[in-house]
Amino acid sequence: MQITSEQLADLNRAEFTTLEADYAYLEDKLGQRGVDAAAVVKQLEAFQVAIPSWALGAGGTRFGRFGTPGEPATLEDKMDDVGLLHALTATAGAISLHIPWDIPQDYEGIRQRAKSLGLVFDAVNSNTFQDQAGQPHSYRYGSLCHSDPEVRQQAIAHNIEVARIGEKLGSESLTVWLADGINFPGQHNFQQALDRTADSLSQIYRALPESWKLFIEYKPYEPNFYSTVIQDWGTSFMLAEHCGPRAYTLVDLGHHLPNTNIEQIVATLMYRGKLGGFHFNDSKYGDDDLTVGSIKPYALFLIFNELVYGMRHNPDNPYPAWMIDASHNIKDPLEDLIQSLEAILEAYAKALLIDQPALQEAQRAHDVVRCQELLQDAYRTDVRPLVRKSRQQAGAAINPLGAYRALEVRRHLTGERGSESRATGL
Ligand SMILES: [Mn+2]
Repeated sequence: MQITSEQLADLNRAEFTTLEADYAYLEDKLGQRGVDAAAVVKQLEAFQVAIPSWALGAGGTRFGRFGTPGEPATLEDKMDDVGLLHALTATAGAISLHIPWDIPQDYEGIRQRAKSLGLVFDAVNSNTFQDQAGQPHSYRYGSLCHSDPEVRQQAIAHNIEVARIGEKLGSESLTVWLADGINFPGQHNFQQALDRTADSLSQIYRALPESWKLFIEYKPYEPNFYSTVIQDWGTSFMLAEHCGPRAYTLVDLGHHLPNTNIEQIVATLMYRGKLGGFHFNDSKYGDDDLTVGSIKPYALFLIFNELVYGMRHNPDNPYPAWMIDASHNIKDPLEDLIQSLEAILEAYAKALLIDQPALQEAQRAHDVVRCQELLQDAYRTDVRPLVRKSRQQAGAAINPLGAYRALEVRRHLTGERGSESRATGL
């Protein structure tokens, strides 16, 4: 299924009058506060978030998986789904591939397809958290940290192979998330496991193409419950420093213990120019991978405040690679992703509305109440007209979720692919 610009224009006609009235009101209100609404809309239009190839089917838990009819079973179908999202939102202009789940068979065909859908290939992701069929060595006791050099070599070679695949598609970064860790005290030696991991990552880093970045993701627990080798941002940062200037830390919102101050981690990493990538999701307890903004939207706003500050003040920090890393257990994955994209743009828009000079002044004056008011003033603003305006200007749907339902996208996909079609992934 493809969504045409005529279909979107038709649907937008019904939304246009309301949008114009809402936008004019907000533009006027923001103007009184010295904010240029059109400039904010332009920044929203430019913001692109990668969709991972594993997020287009229903995820599952260790207790079961409830599929969604018409899931994309092939890489081509997954790309088409991201293309649909991009047509509806104009915010999903990139896809992030997971190897070996999505190894292209026909590179030229895949590149052409991406081009026709307006997509680029973002970071490629390796997988040493599962054993693959025919693989000589098992990752049961770890991969890059493993005590057996042959297992480490196999995992290193896999990561280098993933980069070679990404290179053929135009990707420019490799994300490494390691499940390596232990379930019980004493199961391995912390220092030796870390030392082996540092060495393995360095070997991968040195084998990457000249212009490539290496993103090192961290996570406190799961699948191992006593200890993860790269458990926190500090460990990731240390390993990135060890690798070299093109190695960076990747922050995944769900990879923190409850109540961690993630916005401060973002600020600290950007201060040192080391925030390379960012994975959006939301959670209540652990790595729940829920819809962005569904649980803690204020925290997301505070994080965006630091991201905006860092993008303005830390020229040494590369522009972060944005990706949604969520799992959809009961919602239609595409509807869930539309909701996530909406939440991301809303949080970004609100962060752009913060009166930064006034905030700095209130901070200097130690006016604590005023500091809070300035943040919450921005947060309480209904920015949806700005987000809608950016979509309308970009030729997307003013109301993407409404359009998705009006066009009966899932019914069409189910008709094309069948109700039993299943995506690869967890
Ligand atoms: Mn992640």
